[in-house]
Amino acid sequence: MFKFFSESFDNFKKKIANTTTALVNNVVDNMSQEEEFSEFVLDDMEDMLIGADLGVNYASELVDNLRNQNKIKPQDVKDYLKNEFKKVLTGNTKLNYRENELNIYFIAGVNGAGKTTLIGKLAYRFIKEGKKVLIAAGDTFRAAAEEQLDIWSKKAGADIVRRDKADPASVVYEAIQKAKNERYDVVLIDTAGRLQNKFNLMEELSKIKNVIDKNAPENLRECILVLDANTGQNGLQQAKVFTKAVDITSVALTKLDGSAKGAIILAIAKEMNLPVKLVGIGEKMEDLKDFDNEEFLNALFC
Ligand SMILES: Nc1nc2c(ncn2[C@@H]2O[C@H](COP(=O)(O)OP(=O)(O)O)[C@@H](O)[C@H]2O)c(=O)[nH]1
Ligand SMILES: [Mg+2]
Repeated sequence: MFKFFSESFDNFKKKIANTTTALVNNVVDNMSQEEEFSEFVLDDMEDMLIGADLGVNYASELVDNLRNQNKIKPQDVKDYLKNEFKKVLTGNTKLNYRENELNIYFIAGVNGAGKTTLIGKLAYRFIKEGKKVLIAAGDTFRAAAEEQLDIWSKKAGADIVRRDKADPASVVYEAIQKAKNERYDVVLIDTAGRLQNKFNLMEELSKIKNVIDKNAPENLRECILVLDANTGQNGLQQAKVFTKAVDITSVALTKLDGSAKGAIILAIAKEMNLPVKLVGIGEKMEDLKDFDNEEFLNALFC
């Protein structure tokens, strides 16, 4: 229990303060004056939960449970929400990693979600742990993308495979061969977030995924979908589209700092059964956190 009251917990709590206000505190404050759950009060609650980006289905489900019952009172709504959220946040949130093996991470997501930044942060973290890290610059579509990745890799101290304007699948192939020959611990694959159209993008992502499946199937640890916390419910839509093209195994939620829409973590767990494993809480190299179900709930409700 005490570990939750550490400096990092306080910091995390601060970073998600807007989500806490939107998802918990506003609802609890609104209920504090009420004796019973009237239709009017329940409608208000539903609006607030939808506004916090919990999603219409999930919000109505939570409110419907409170109708026609008299065990739970408006003053109990905080405990009620916590218990309900606990039921949804049950997935394993630890990033898969195997010691003494090559670990490949495929990173996907729309433009601006924070893929390249995440790769920089992950590279930095693995290198601090003494791992040998290779970055594959698979976003050859945007001219500035590889340049940006180069800067991150230098900052983190990672190596990079970069072939300007080349076919991304061939860049990834080269990176996998290099990683195997030179005994790297980690390969981080950056990908494009926008091409001429969505179809082309999904085609390209599955092509890259095929290269991994053919050349290093036992080394693929995670296909991480990067979502910007501020996109809220739209993130759910993105998750559905990307999951069709590649088998997404987990989500990295970026820009949680300041966002009031962190409830998307719950919506994704509930609707997609996808665990959020990493959260970005700033633009700096250190601003990456392992997501922990219990810690998140404690930060929201304490
Ligand atoms: N505040 C904040 N900004 C972030 C975070 N992650 C990424 N960004 C910013 O989001 C913008 C887009 O990031 P980038 O990694 O280039 O996205 P990409 O297009 O998916 O590769 C950049 O300005 C980053 O600094 C985060 O966790 N918090
Ligand atoms: Mg990028």
